[in-house]
Amino acid sequence: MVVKSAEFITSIANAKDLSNFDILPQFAFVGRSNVGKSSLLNALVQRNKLAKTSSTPGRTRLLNIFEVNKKIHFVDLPGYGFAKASKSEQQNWQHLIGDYFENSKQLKHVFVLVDCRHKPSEKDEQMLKYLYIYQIPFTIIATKIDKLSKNELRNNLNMLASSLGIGVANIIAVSSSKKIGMEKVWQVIDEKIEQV
Ligand SMILES: Nc1nc2c(ncn2[C@@H]2O[C@H](COP(=O)(O)OP(=O)(O)OP(=O)(O)O)[C@@H](O)[C@H]2O)c(=O)[nH]1
Ligand SMILES: [Mg+2]
Repeated sequence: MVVKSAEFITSIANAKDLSNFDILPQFAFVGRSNVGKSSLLNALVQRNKLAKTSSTPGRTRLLNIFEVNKKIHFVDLPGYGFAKASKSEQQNWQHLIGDYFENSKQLKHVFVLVDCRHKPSEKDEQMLKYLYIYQIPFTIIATKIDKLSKNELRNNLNMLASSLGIGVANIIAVSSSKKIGMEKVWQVIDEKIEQV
């Protein structure tokens, strides 16, 4: 898809408001806080400041919806595993995400982001279990690959694949800052839209 327009639509804090925006095919980005969800979204639409990014984990606290080409919605989900989050914040997070996965009729695909430098966390594994249970199709994206050498990256991708129990060919490796791997993510999105 050639991006012609990309705009912020709304931020959602309450799951009950989600149904108002359940109108276009949706692609959601999940992963632990600071993994690079908002940066990836910006890189995909080639707009540096569309989704707010920050080196402070926990920047995205709400579910943010962006519209691309008036055709699809990107959903930037708040990150999990944010160390400083209070119990009630964590509960709000679970509630919002849970309601979203259970009720969204337009959610076509979830991109699960993991940092290419780290082993997937327990929370990542929980997220995958969740997606299996709700039968939501997903793709794993390894982020920040500019931080590793080629050899390190190859090793780490193999490590990620085996700990997640998937084939290494099923992981898309990206760098949002160097704009690597964007066309592979778009390919997944384009294929999904064709099926709509
Ligand atoms: N080197 C490098 N840094 C990146 C890349 N992607 C993101 N970052 C940095 O990682 C930090 C977090 O990025 P965000 O996109 O805000 O992460 P997020 O997953 O949206 O974080 P939350 O909103 O807190 O859940 C920022 O300082 C980014 O500049 C990348 O591809 N390469
Ligand atoms: Mg974010």
